[in-house]
Amino acid sequence: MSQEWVYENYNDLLSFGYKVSDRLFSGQSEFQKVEIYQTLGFGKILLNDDLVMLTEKDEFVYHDMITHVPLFTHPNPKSVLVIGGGDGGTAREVLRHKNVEYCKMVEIDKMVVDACREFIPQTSVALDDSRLDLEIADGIKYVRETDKKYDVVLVDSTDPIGPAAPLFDDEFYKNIYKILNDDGIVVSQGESAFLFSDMQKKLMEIVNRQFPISMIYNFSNIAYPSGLWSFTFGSKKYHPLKNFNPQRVEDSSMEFQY
Ligand code: AG3
Repeated sequence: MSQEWVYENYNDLLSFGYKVSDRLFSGQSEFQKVEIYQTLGFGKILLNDDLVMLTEKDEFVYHDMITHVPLFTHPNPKSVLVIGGGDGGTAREVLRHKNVEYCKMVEIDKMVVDACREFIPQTSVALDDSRLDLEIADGIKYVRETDKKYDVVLVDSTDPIGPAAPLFDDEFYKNIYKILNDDGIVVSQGESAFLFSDMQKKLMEIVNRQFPISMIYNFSNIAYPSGLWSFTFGSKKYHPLKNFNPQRVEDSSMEFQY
């Protein structure tokens, strides 16, 4: 492949392009189109249904923020559930926490996991960790049926079009509430206030209906539409500012890029 541009289109009004040198993987799963490209400026990039899921250059922003905010708000998270996150980046960050004894990951699309294992070791590196229990299954069904309880649930999904659409739903969050311990926290990929405020608002309202403490936190990166993106935070007990203990971060000796 000679050098070409690969674009993500936003609402068909705007697009963001990557100069690429190679298409490393392309497949159509039962759920979506999965592609991995080698870019000139952003390392490798993963796209699902033409939406950029990650770039090697800035994935640290999203993965730091989805993981460490809830895992340091909760005083002692031992069990964590990741819904989605097939690239492995969220699990990688969760497993850096020494107090986490068990991390369950439920990803619907095996093709994403396999392609990332082969081509994006930067994020898939922790998928064979002994504390990780990876299951290829439907997260909606899992939260409805499991008897396990979790301290933290992380919903690492794509946009609510295609396979992730049912994740933006009251029923799903009722079930998450049910499988969280009494001091549990959920954090979900929360869309962009600039370009997708309707989806952001919808998700915030859903989380707000289920959880006594609910809020949005923003971050900026390069790859997601408009560069301003968010997570939705729902908690039964702990408040991310009032109950945050900076000493725990200090004591962990962990380092963060964002
Ligand atoms: N999850 C996808 C974030 C949303 C991206 N949306 C977009 N490009 N339109 C990221 C997966 C990383 N583990």
